[in-house]
Amino acid sequence: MNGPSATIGDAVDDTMILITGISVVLLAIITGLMLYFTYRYSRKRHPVAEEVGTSILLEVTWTIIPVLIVMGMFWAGYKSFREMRDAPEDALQVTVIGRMWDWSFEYANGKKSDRLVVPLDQPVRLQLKSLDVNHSFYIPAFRIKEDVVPGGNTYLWFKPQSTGPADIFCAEYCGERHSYMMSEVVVVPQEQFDVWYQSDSAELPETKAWIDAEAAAAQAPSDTDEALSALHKYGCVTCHSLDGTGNKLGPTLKGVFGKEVTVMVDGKEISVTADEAYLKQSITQPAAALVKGFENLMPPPAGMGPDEIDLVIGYIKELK
Ligand code: HEC
Ligand SMILES: [Cu+2]
Repeated sequence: MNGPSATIGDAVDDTMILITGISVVLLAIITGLMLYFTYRYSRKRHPVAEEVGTSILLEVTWTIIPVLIVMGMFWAGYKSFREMRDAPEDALQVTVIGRMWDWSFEYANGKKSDRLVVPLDQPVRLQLKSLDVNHSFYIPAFRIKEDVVPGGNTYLWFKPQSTGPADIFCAEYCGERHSYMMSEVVVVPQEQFDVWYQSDSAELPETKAWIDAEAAAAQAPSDTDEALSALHKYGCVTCHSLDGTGNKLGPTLKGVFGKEVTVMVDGKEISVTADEAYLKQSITQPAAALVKGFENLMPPPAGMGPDEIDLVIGYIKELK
C-alpha cells in the first residue's frame, strides 16, 4: 500500500477478507448444489415427486454450522470495532470541523490548519463537529470513517504507522460541492510535528519538503553507514571491537584516535600519538609499527581503495 497506514487498518482488512472469503465459499457451495439439484431432480430424471421426511440431524447441523460461522464473523468485526471505539487516554486531541464544503482542524493549543498534520506513532483522537449538515469524515488509507452530525459528538481515533500524506474525503452526500470536500492527513516524524505545532504561523509549513528530505535521508547512506560496511567488508571487525571491549585479536578501535600508543618499530619501543597519519599507516602497513602487546597478525587490507581508507579513518576518529 502506498502512503501511510494506521494500526487499526490491518484488523479491518483481516475482517473484510474473512467475511468475503466465507461468502465466496458459501456462494460456491450453494450455487454448485443448486445446479446439481436442477440437473438431478429435473422432471426428465425424476418425474414423480416424493415426500421427504424430517431429519433432526440435518436440521441441527444446518442450524449450528451457520450460527458458528456468523458468530465468527461477528466476533472478528466486534473485536476491531472495540479497538476503534477505545481511544487511548493520552491521544493527541484534534477537533475536526466539517462544513459545506471543507474540513478544518483545530489543535489543543489553538492552532488551526486546513490539513490534518499528525506525528508518527502517536495516537490521535478526532472530535468531529459539523457547522451545517451531515458529513462523514473518511480516511480510506487508515480504514476509518465516521458520521459528522451537527449538534452531535462523534469521534474517531487512529495511530499512524508510517509517514506521508493520505486523502481525507467526505463520504456523506452533503450538497452541490460534496465531492470537493477533500483534505489531507500528513504524518510527519515527531520532531517535525513539534516544530510545526509550536510555530505561530497559521500556514502549514512545507510538509512536502520535510517528507522529501526524510525520504532522501533514508535513501542516501551516510558516511557512517558506508564506513561501517567497509569495516565489515574487509573483516576489520573480526579482529577489532568498536565498543571498547578488548577480547579480540587486535586492539579496540574505540578511542584510539589522539591516544598515546606504544608501538614496536624495528624491535624498539616508541611512543606515538595516534593521529591521522598513524591510523593510515596502521591500516596500509600494519607491520611497520606493531602495537605493544599485540602480534603481527593484521593483514594489509586487500582491495581497499584510498576513499574507503579515508572513510574508515574518519569513522575511527569519531569513535570516542
Ligand atoms: C586478522 C586480524 C585483523 C584484521 C582483519 C584487521 N586488523 Fe587491525 N590490527 C590487528 C592487530 C593484531 C593489531 C595490533 C598490531 C598492529 O599494530 O599491527 C591491529 C592494529 C590496528 C590499528 C592500530 C590500532 C592501535 O591501537 O594503534 C588500526 C587502526 C587497525 N588495526 C585498523 C584495522 C582496519 C581498518 C582493518 C580492516 C581494514 C583491520 N585493522 C583489520 C588485527 C587485525
Ligand atoms: Cu460533506
